[in-house]
Amino acid sequence: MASVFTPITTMKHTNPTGRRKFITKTGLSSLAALLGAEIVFALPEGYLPLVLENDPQTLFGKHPELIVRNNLPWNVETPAHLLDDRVTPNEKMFIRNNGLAPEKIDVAGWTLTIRGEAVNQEKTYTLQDLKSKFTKYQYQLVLECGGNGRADFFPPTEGNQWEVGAVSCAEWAGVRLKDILSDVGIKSTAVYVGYHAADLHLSRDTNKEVISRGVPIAKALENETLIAYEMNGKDIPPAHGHPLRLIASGFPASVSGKWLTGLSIRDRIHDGEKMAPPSYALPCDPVQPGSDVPNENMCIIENMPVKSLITYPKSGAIIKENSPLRIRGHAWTAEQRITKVEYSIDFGATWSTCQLENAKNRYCWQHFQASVSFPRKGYYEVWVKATDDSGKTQPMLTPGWNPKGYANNACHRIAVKVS
Ligand SMILES: Nc1nc2c(c(=O)[nH]1)N[C@H]1C(S)=C(S)[C@@H](COP(=O)(O)O)O[C@H]1N2
Ligand SMILES: [Mo]
Repeated sequence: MASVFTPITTMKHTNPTGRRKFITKTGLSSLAALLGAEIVFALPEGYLPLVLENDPQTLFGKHPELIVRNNLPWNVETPAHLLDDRVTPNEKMFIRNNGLAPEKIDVAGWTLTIRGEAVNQEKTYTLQDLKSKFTKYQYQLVLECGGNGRADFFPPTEGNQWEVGAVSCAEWAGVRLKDILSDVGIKSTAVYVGYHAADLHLSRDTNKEVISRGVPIAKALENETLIAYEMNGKDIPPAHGHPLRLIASGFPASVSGKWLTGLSIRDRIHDGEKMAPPSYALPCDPVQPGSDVPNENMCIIENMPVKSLITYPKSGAIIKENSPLRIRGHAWTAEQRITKVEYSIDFGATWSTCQLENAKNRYCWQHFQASVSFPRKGYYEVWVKATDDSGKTQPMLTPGWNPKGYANNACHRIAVKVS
């Protein structure tokens, strides 16, 4: 690939945005000199100099090309071409916080308490208990925000305007939730598992939970539902839930509670913060775009739809005539597996098959690639579409408008010029 061009800005999916300038360590100390005070991480309540707020690189060690969607709370997106790794590294993993991450983590004193109407008796585990008393399992698991793709809904919906990069697929290791549940002993009345976490509400009111969602019991009992204490072979990074996190892939990532301190085994649908519609819910029956939908007509999102992403090349590639372009990316589903990935260079008029690899495990994304030949010089869009074993596939247009802008699984596309 010789060079790149800038795809037109109306192509939201492929528009490179968020080129931000990040301040360096030197920048920090000269800022400190400017303010006449030493800048420490524990900044005064409710006040952060803007330059610091806009620096997830310093705070979380993120790649400088990640896009800050919001800084209070932190919401940071990964551009598609930075999701090219088979296993997403920490520096390229999106962040979605609803509140303030816990400031001090006491690893030695950290506990997980299991309680609720449907538990035989309350039980508390230390981190050491979890690591020593249970078998450790490791899976590579997709985490996709329910609002990924929100930026494409019209009329626009409120919330972080995620394009396509609120998704990751890291290796998670820890205890199976089902092993913990069988150790604790749950009643036959158990229908839901809710989580409780240590992050702080934006109001700094310690009586308010930031988010307390969860999963139906059948999801909780799946092999791949983990109480994780490791990510990519190391302690979970601070932004992603250190030291303990629930991981239930296939559902919106909001069910995968970070900084996990407790679980409630419920005899009803969990009623924690952001569990009830309109949060993480879709109209039960399709609605006209822009409609007001009463909460009682909304259904909680469970499985996320089938989806795929082109991670190479970056949109805007310029290639030479008569030289095929190798594209690659990943596809994922909440069903058993992706069975087919296709590409089109004629806006969906015709499709060709990509080579598709098997998944490492269920809920891991599957890699695809293809060698794409272009008939003549000019401008092209390469579109990709995945199909899963249930026969579900992706629409080319943004599907099913909904009031909160969830579950957009429209095909991803990149712009290419052949010269
Ligand atoms: N405790 C806690 N867990 C949380 C959240 C949060 O704000 N607090 N955000 C949820 C949402 S909406 C998403 S999309 C994922 C994001 O995970 P990540 O930040 O590790 O990428 O975490 C989920 N778990
Ligand atoms: Mo999310």
